Formats: sequence, C-alpha cells, structure tokens
Amino acid sequence: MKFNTKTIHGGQEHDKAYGAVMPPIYQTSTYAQSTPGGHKGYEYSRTHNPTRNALENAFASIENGNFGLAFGSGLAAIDAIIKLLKPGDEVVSTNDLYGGTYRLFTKIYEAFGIKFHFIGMENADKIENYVNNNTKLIWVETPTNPMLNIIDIKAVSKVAKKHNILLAVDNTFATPYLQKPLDLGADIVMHSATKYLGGHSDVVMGALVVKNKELADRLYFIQNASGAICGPQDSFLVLRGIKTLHVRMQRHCENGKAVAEFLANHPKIEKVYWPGFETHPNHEIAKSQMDDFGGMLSFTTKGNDYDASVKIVEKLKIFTLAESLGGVESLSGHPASMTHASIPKEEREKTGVVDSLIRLSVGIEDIDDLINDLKQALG
Ligand code: P1T
Repeated sequence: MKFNTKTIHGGQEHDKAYGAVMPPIYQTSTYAQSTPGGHKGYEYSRTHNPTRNALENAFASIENGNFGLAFGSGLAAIDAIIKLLKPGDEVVSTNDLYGGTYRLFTKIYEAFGIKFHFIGMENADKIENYVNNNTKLIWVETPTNPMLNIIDIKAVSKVAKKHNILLAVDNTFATPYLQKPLDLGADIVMHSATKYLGGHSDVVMGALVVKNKELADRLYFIQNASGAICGPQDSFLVLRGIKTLHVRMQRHCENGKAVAEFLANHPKIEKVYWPGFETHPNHEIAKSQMDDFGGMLSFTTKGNDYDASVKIVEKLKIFTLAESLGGVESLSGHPASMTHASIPKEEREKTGVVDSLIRLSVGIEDIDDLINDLKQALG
C-alpha cells in the first residue's frame, strides 16, 4: 500500500459490530466480563481502547513500523521513552530542540540521575565524543524546532548501532509524508500528534512507533503502568486528521516554499531558515532524507531588531500569534519568549534562537492572502 492510501486505510478495519466505516468513539472506561478474565480482549481503557487501538495501528502503518502507541501529549510520549532508562544512564541529544523537551530532560530527569549531553549534530561523527558505556539513547529532532537544522538520520543510526544505543527521532516537523525515520535506521519515531498528524489545532496528543516487538512491549508496559494515555474522542480526531495528512502536507510544502522565498527577498529580513534553500548548510541531506521541505520556517529581522520582530507578529492578521504548529491555519511564534522560553538565554542563543527570531507555521490558506498578510505586516 502506498503512503497516500495508508493515511486513509493503513491498519484499519471496518467496525465489527455494525460495519461503521469510521471506528466508533468507544467512550468507555471499562468492559463487561462474563466471568473473571472472560472478556473480548478489552478490560480497562488505560490498557486498551478500540478507538485508540485503531489510531495506534494507523500510526504504525504511516511510519512503516509494526507497533504504535498513543499518549496524552507529545511530552508524555517522550516521557515514556526516557522511562526506558535508569539512573546513571546518559543521553546524547541535539542542542536545538523544542523547549519543552529540553525542560523535561533537564528539570525532571536530571534529578533522577540521568545525564544529558546537548550537542550540535550536523556532523554525526561528533556524537562519538560523547558516547561511553553509560550512553543508552540518542535523541534527534529533525528538522529542529525552531532553527530548521537537518540531522542525517542514517549517519546517526550508524553511530547508534555501532555502540548498541537506542536512536529516537522526533518526526513532528517532517511527518511521515516527508521522512520515515524507522526506514533510515531509527529505533523509535516520536510525534507531537498535536501538530500535523491531528492537523486542526483541536487536540493535544503524542505518538510513538517502533518495529521491534521487545521494545514495543517495554513501551506498552510503561504506557499502561504510568497511564499517560489519550481518550477515545481525541483518538478519533487524530485518526480523522491523518486521513488528509498527505493532501494537507502537499499544500503546506507549496505554501512554505512561497513564503520562504518571499521573505528571503524582502529588504527588512536578515535571514530565513528553511531547509529548501540551496544555501542551507544541510540542504543536501534534507534532499536525500525528505521528500520535500515542509511548512515550517524561521527568520530574523535586519539588525536582529527585537522591537521590529514584535511589531511584525502583532500586525500579522491571518498568521495568528500562538504556540503550536502544523494546523491548517497559519501561526506565528516568538520562540525566545514562547516555545523556547524554558531554555536559558545563553544556551538558546548558541543555537541561533535570538530575541528577534520569528517562527512561522505556514498553513494551507490561499498563498496570495498569506503573502499579502506578510507584506502589510512588514510594511
Ligand atoms: O505539545 P506536545 O504535544 O506535548 O508536544 C511536545 C513537542 C515535542 N516535539 C516537538 C518538535 C514539538 O514541537 C512539541 C510541541 N511544540 C510546540 C507546542 C511548539 O509550538 O513548538
């Protein structure tokens, strides 16, 4: 089955009770048993729920994995991965990543004795300098949030395999429409399904997909034992969202390109970060591991002018100033004060998250309206 069919049918079967084409919302916490243990495969909805299972099968299908897991948020999904570790273990992580992930690692898990090394991973060889016998996980986000750096998943997976370390890839920005980390050697692919997979800014959810059964069983155990699951209504919404992922992504990519090119030629803009530009330092890797360049980009204003940047996001009308990304509607964001405020200023500035940086999630509206909105705001 090809990707554009998998988004609609992958891992799905018609409802056994009445043949409903869409999986019903099984809004139940528990299931009747005829005798202790006499049930139809479902006992309690923290452990299993038919609507969530349908979604988890869809996650596995679109990422070319064998097992999918849905969580109450992207961070809950990341939290489950870190719970595979124990005190004394070490993680090598990209240094340019979602602020909430950085906060989870440093403010929660460092206190449990897990050590994190945050490094630039544009050159995978550098990772080996931080690997020792305690290293159990490599954490990659690509494209990175918010600098749109690209990390070579295949090259990182070679390092991970050589040292028998798990490789997890946050695929939120790319989605499986553009990039399939499991096919490139990752062990775990993670999503904030809040973003492109849901696609309509109406749900918060996380996803994991793996190929390996033993790893899946460990993660299912954590999912059930820790309980950070999502509800059936949210599962239904994301399942519905996935069915249009491919058509939405096609338009996100087209609009993203047009906006990136418009901004790059605007006299008030200093720099545009978008992996589709030939001048992007990892453009060649982006071309080889992604099918297009997505709808996310960031930019700075001339002279790194914080006040000018704030004025722009205040004046934009169609681009709404808001946290999050990946919905059908265009959003703008100011990473330094919003999504990445939990990263200390010295740390975030090392990766380019300066105070004048603006991030755009380019939606699927008419491109003329988006460009006109940017024109008036920059004017
Ligand atoms: O918000 P949540 O569903 O818990 O997902 C966290 C997360 C994980 N990984 C990436 C790459 C993300 O972008 C996010 C969430 N990001 C935002 C809310 C944001 O505006 O960047």
